[in-house]
Amino acid sequence: MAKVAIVMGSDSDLKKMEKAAQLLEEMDITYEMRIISAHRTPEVAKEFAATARERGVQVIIAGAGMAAHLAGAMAAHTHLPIIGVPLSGSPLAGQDALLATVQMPPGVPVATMAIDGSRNAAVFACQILALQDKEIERRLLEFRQNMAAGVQEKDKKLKK
Ligand code: RP5
Repeated sequence: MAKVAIVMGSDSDLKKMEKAAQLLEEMDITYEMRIISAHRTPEVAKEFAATARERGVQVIIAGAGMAAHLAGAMAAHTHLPIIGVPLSGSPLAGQDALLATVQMPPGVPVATMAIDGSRNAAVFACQILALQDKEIERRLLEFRQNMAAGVQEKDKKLKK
């Protein structure tokens, strides 16, 4: 059963959104990945979000570019936490997707990451899951320790 759902508006988003999947694999967290468009397949988007909770999904990561309404459409149809990833690639370099994703009306939030920040979306999903799952919390703390060790290692090399 997938704990996290990763959805994206198009197959052209895949390369950017794969970073979220990679992080979840590193953390050994089950996920499902779908291409669903808020504009091109709105009924699928609605059904997917509305049934996610009963399928066992706990967090949805939604990435889209241009007039990026996918994360907002997910949020409209479920009370699960939605993490939005605005994607670059448009003539406006993702600024359009950033504003479309982040500017949600009061009461229907989308936790919006940086442009192309899909890896952070997965880290944030882990942080949510870790609140209720000791093993995920352990892996998350280990992940952070490794990250800190990596920086210290670079610092050491620089000092030499
Ligand atoms: C958005 O439009 C997608 O998320 C994608 O970033 C962008 C372009 O989609 P394609 O025309 O490449 O399918 O809905």
